[in-house]
Amino acid sequence: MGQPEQRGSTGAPQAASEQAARRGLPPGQRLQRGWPVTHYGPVPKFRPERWEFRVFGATADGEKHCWTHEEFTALPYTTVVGDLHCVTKYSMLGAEWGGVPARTVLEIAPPAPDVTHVMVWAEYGFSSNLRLSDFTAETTLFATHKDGELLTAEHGFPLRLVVPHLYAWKGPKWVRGVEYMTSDRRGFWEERGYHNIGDPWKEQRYSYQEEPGDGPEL
Ligand SMILES: Nc1nc2c(c(=O)[nH]1)N[C@H]1C(S)=C(S)[C@@H](COP(=O)(O)O)O[C@H]1N2
Ligand SMILES: [Mo]
Repeated sequence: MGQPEQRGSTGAPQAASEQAARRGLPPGQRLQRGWPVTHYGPVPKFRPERWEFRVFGATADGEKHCWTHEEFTALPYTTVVGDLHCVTKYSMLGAEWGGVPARTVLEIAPPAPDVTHVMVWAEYGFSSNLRLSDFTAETTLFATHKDGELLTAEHGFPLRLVVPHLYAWKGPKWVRGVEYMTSDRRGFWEERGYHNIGDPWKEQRYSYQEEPGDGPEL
């Protein structure tokens, strides 16, 4: 499938996880040992011949851009160390994620100048909205690997988004594309009572906590 099953680690994961441990947990979170599986609905079956990654909406050239699985996984591979904070109150610290930076996607399929938000789309219509600034963060990554190993189906194989500085529902598993948007719109959980921004350090868990300007009218 165009890439090895295992990837050697390129960064310094141990130092980074120590750093995460020193920074500590966001308010109201507890440390989780192991890696539980959390999602709504069934685990999709990966069909490589039908899979494509699409960038659409307000692109700079007005065109839709598509990559096959082989093409997408051939894009430059990077690792980032980042935490996973589930809004149900457990956190996993210092994981090393490997994959394609969101910034790479923005470079190869640039957004129109008036794009302010993105909707990240996954299998079965799951979606999550992000501010462009969260999407362009250095540690926002379309991950294929965790700690050097290919993701399992339950954890989002073949591709999931990780946005370590936000609650983990902002990182769809089984991602299939990105929609560039010129105004904000709520994704799956954001429409169902979860906070539009979802910063765990500000404990932005639920939509009733939103302040004016945090999100579109409910
Ligand atoms: N497609 C999809 N992605 C999803 C979800 C989901 O319901 N569907 N749940 C999110 C939530 S709430 C969490 S905490 C993380 C959990 O990732 P994990 O199962 O790999 O730990 O996946 C996120 N990505
Ligand atoms: Mo979650």
